[in-house]
Amino acid sequence: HEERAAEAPTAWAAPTLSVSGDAVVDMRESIRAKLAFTLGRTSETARPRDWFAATALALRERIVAACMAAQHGVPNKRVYYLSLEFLIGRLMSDAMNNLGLTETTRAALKELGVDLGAVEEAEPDAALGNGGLGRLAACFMESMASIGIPAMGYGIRYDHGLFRQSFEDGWQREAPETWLAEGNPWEFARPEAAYAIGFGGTVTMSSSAEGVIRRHWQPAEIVRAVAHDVPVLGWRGRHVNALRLWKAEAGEPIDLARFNGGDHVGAVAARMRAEAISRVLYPSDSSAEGQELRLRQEYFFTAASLQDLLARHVAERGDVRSLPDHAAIQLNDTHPAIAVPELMRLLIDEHGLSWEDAWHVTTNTLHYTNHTLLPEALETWPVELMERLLPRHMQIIYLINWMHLEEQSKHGRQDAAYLASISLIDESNGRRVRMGHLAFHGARRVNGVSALHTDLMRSTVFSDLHALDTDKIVNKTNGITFRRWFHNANPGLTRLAVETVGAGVLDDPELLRGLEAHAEDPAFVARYAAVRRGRKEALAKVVADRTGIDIDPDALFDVQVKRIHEYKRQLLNVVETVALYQAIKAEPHRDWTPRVKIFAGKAAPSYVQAKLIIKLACDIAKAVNDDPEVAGRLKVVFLPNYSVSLAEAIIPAADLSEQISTAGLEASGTGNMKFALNGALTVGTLDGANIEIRDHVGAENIFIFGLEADGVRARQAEPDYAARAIQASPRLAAALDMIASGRFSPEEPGRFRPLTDDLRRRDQYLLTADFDDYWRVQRSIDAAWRDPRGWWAKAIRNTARMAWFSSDRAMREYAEEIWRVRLG
Ligand code: GL9
Repeated sequence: HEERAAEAPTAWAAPTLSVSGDAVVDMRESIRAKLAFTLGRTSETARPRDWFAATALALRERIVAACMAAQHGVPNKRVYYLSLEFLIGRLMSDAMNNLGLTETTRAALKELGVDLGAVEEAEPDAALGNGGLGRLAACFMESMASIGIPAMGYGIRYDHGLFRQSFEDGWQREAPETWLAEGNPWEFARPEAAYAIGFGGTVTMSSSAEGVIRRHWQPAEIVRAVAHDVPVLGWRGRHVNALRLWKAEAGEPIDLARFNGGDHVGAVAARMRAEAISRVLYPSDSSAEGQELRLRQEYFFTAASLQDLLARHVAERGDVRSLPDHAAIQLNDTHPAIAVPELMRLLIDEHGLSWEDAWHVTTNTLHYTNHTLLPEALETWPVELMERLLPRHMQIIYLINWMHLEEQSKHGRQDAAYLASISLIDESNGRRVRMGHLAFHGARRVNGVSALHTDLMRSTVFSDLHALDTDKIVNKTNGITFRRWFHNANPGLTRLAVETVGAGVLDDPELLRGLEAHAEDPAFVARYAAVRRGRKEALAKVVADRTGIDIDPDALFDVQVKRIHEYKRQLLNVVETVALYQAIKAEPHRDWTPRVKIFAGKAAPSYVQAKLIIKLACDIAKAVNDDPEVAGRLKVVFLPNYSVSLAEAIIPAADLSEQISTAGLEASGTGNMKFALNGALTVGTLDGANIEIRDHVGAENIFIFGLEADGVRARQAEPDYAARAIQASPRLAAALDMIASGRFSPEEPGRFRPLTDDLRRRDQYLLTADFDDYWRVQRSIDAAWRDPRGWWAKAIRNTARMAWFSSDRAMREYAEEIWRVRLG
């Protein structure tokens, strides 16, 4: 590994890159061969997409070689990360950089007359996730491979990832995403790794001669789960793990009897029903879906993953009883919570363990991460649906629950309200299985994703369960992989860091600290600012290409990019934009700080209010951008089709990062970390990981405003709080009046009344309560921007102090405190 390690940093270590000629020739010939013999293309007819596939195949070969070189036999313990979402984005620059082959590949392609940048742009994003939760899983996979945790990710190979978003007259339109249309050069299909997954049917009982009672589930329907592996390569190619994604196939491809009987469509109905499971990612953001297909997806991938890992364990160790010693399973949110009864079922019904032994194995192997406390996001499934789809699992859940409640009764805790609060079945609204409670009870450790969120888990949703075992809930603040969000997304800043503090920073982000000494050094500041300037010019080009709007790279780029959700309060930013617009028009000759407000993000297709907020932002953008009176001071942009690759272009170009959720509602946030690392200053509430970001970068280098979580709860209890706040703030009242008057929607004056009426009547997310303080802090940001030396010193201190937010740190904490697994 030493040789590879020495080669790897070339991408950043030196401004003049020394690339070995042999390696370039090898790579060039390898790409040429893939193009000709695997893809059947000539270089004359090859499109960028073909060059991408050829280059990816050439790189994949080297990943496999690294993998084989890194084989150290059977690891003592593996981590299994079960997640319904992996928002991995593009893989090519990740692969090239982690192999240290970026410059080699660039040179090889150049000899073939092809530009690497164009090839990179031809790679479709693997958008197998909605937002932060899925992106976190992708960062964790990369970090585990980088720090040497033997791990496997398990998920679904969706044919269609998150929908493509476009705007039609400012309204969001959704179109299917088709990342697999031309195949996926990164994956290995493993038709031999396939499992039968049952649904429905009945459960029968038998008893042996010794009187042992056994249950037998006879499913009515069998679906096959077929493995497809994507290699996950760590930094410097030291370790390679796999992401195993399951594709759903029919047990029988066709019902020949029906076909021969003339029912040609009916003959493939079962196949369609089976394949629907891995057809499309649900586009729900922080809200439970509640549909049968969703439950089928959850059970499908969980059951396949558990069968797969048990088979591996038995092959390697012989006995399922030692599973906790050799496997740690992490449930990413409650989506795989059915793992609790499924593992019990496999251990008892298939492997013959006693209930007690099976419960011991289960509760020492499973761990659960909670990602949100929003009530609408906590999954519950109707008992009736579960009994129909998973009858054996429902029996097991009843028995787990009975023992759980009995245990408390024995200790004298018999009051009905208490037992109802800890029960796995919610009886308040029909009978429903609480998946959060199920995951909690079946797990050895349960974690939140920021300090505040973990505290709120203990004091609110899980307080009674927490009291039963106060060691169970632990905090694991989220992190991001610096390879993607710093090295690859911002090579200029990375090169500057390497030249300033040494190449060691590529391996140890704590060395970024060394930048602090340069925060006020004019030569360094000039270089840091030049990198930002370059990225702002590049983003301005993207904005012009995609929206036709010209933005000035000299202006403050004020960015809010994330899923559109009321609790994230894009509307607060939009209303402040209107207030600023009014203020500029009232005093056009004042020395306003030029700003570009940049938004991007998708709304769940059924989320009416969120889509109306997008439309409002777009309508305001049109009015503001067309108004000569504010030209040069204010522009508003809504970039369509936000994605991982668009984030990689936006984040390094941001001056200001908007993290303005209602305190207590954003579990962590991870975009906040990406911006701060790249030197954007944060304007934010004391919510989620913003609190820890403030603690690290220093209160003088972040702009904090608004109510804190306990203040939010207190305010929500006050009668008419919204109406009173609006009455007390003429500026807010005027902005809301302008929106409500139809000024931005003259063709339909009442269009935005649902938004303004809701703010006046209810305002669940306390936009009105925080508005004045938000306005105040934004004007202090204007003033800070007019002092460039002060601004850049703050920005540099942000970059210098963000090392702790590396997902390598997060993964080391999980490894030590949750999984008890050694790093390879
Ligand atoms: C989320 C939280 O809302 C975020 O605050 C958190 O950073 C991430 C990762 O822990 O998880 N939970 C959740 O359901 N989503 C999150 O982003 N939603 C999506 O992923 C769309």
